Amino acid sequence: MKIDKTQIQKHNDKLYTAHQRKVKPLVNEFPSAKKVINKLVDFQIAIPSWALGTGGTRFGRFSGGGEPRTLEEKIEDVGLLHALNKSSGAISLHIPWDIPASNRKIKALAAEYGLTFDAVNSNTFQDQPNQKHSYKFGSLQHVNTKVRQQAIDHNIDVIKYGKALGSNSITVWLSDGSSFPGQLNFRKAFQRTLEGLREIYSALPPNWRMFVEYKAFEPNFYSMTVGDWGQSYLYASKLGPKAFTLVDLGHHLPHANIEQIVSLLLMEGKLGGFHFNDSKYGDDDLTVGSINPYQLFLIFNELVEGMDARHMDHARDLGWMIDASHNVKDPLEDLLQSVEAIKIAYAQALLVDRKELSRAQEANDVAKAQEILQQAYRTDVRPLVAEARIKSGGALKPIQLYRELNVRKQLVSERGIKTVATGL
Ligand code: PSV
Ligand code: MN
Repeated sequence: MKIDKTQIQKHNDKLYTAHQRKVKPLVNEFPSAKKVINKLVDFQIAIPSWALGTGGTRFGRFSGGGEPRTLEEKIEDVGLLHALNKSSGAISLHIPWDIPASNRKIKALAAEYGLTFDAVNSNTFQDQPNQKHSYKFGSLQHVNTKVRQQAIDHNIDVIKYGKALGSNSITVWLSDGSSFPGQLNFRKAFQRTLEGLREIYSALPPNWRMFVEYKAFEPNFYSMTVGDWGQSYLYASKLGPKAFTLVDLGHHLPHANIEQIVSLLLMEGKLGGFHFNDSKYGDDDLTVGSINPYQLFLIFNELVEGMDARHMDHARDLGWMIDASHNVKDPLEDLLQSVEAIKIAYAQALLVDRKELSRAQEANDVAKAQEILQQAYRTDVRPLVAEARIKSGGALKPIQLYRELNVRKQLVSERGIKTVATGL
């Protein structure tokens, strides 16, 4: 299914007058509003190929209908999102869940929907059918060289797929670690992992980046070999200038100050990108901004400040991606909500009066500093985000139009009610 321009135009025409009434006061109040709109137009957030189906927990999975059965259908789904919001112009593939049968054909199909390929992801956390050696006790950290070599070879293979599709980064997330004290020699596990990462790093094409993703716990519950930003930073620093830390918002221990982590990684030039989601307890993979939108704003506040300090291009210099799971919602509606939440937080961060904030900080004026941040956070920037969307050819209210067009119903009739997406 494809949504065409006339359907979007008709929807926008119907809502345009009411929208104008909301956007005008913001443009009058904030001298930077037009710049903010242009930045929002540029800002794209990649969609992971594994988030288009229904997720689940170890207790069960309650599939919705019309899930994409193939990579082609996943691309079609991201195409639908992108047609509606014009902010989801890239897809991130997990290998081997989503191996293209033909790189050339998949690349051409994605281009039809205006999509490019974001970071490719390797998988050494599951055993695949016909795999020679098991990852039960880890992959790059494994005591057996053969297992380590198998994991290295897989990552190099993933880079090859990515190269063929025009991607320029690989995200390595390792589930390596231990579940019981005494199981692992931490130093040896680190050194073996570093050695493996070095081999993968040396296979990177010249313009590529490697993102080292950390996670505090799960599936290992005593130690993780890339367990926090300190360890990821250590690997990235030892590997070299093409290696960076990737921050997945759900991968911290409760109450971690993620915005401070982000600020310092940026300062060191070692922040590579993001996996956005939200959580209340652990790696809950909930819709971005659904639990703690203020934290998301504070993260973007540090991002904007830190990227500007390094003269970085907001849209292109970091990897922006969602990594979430949808157990009780339509995945496409959920992803539209996540992208919207990210853009809202970004727009609010762009409105922070940086000069005033810096003055308040230097004067130890704590109350003023808080006022400045909350002034931006409490501004309803949704009309600016919608204005950027209209400017890019997207829908004023993506979820409303998605429902009016009965997209899910049509996907169910095309694909069936009992389809299961490849992946998790
Ligand atoms: C692990 O929890 C993770 O965040 C990594 O990014 C994986 O690639 C992804 O989720 C899917 O399991
Ligand atoms: Mn992740």
